[in-house]
Amino acid sequence: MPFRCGGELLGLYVRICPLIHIWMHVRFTPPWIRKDLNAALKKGLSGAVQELLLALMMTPDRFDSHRLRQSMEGVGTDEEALMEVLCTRSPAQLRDITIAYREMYNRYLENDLISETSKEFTKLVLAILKKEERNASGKIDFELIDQDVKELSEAVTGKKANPEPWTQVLTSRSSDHLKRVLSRLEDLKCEPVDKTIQSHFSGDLRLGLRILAQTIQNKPLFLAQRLHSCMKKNAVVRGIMVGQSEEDLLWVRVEFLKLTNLSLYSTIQKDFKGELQLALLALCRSED
Ligand SMILES: [Ca+2]
Repeated sequence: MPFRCGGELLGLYVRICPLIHIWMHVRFTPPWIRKDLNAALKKGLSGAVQELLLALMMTPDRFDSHRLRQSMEGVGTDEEALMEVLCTRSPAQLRDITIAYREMYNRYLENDLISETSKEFTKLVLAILKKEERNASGKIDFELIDQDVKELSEAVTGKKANPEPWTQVLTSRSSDHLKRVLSRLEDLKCEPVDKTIQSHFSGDLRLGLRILAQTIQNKPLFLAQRLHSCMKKNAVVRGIMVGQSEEDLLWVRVEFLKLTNLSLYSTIQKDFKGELQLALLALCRSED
């Protein structure tokens, strides 16, 4: 086993994983410690464990940039991974990610998104990247809710659905407002929004709108479903476990248990082995 020589070192890293993470993210860590740890990880470990621990060493904006780059690099595009990162971050976080992406790869995120996607899906992706929460005052704007519900509904009543109002409304309001809008739309249409989107849109745009709506309605549930269906894909599991470890992982655990009747902790114990299992369990923190 390639990481045997670093077995003890690894045990230490696994125990201090959560600590390293908090530490890196308050950005107190002197660059020389970061450099030393990175070098030790690269030398003493390999494979999935190494990738996981290197991911933990990145700041959140750099890790998200890394995931976006991975989803676009090479042949084709991983639209689901792309949407997962973009839809689960706030406007301020998306601005930081855009800057980090430029620093890390000397490339413009917006240009890469344009060249890796097409047509209406490109418009949606760019609108999410630049999303604004124009009504974040905390007050419920009933008039605007009515207007938005009407626009979304009318856009899918004609022969050919019009994606423009969907893209515009879903990327320019606060999430509380949008939750109300989508719930009202469901009452009006007597069906889940997900079904409305599936029956009126197609291709990447359909996938994109579904993920956007799902993350607005219940972000932890969307992430729990994604974990559940991608348990065998290391990159997805690592992305969610590391990317959400500071914000929503507790809520993801709650939704995961409701969804599958098995806790995320027990699922990791069942589906992973060895040091990778230990590292993921350390990130998961506890049994539910
Ligand atoms: Ca590509």
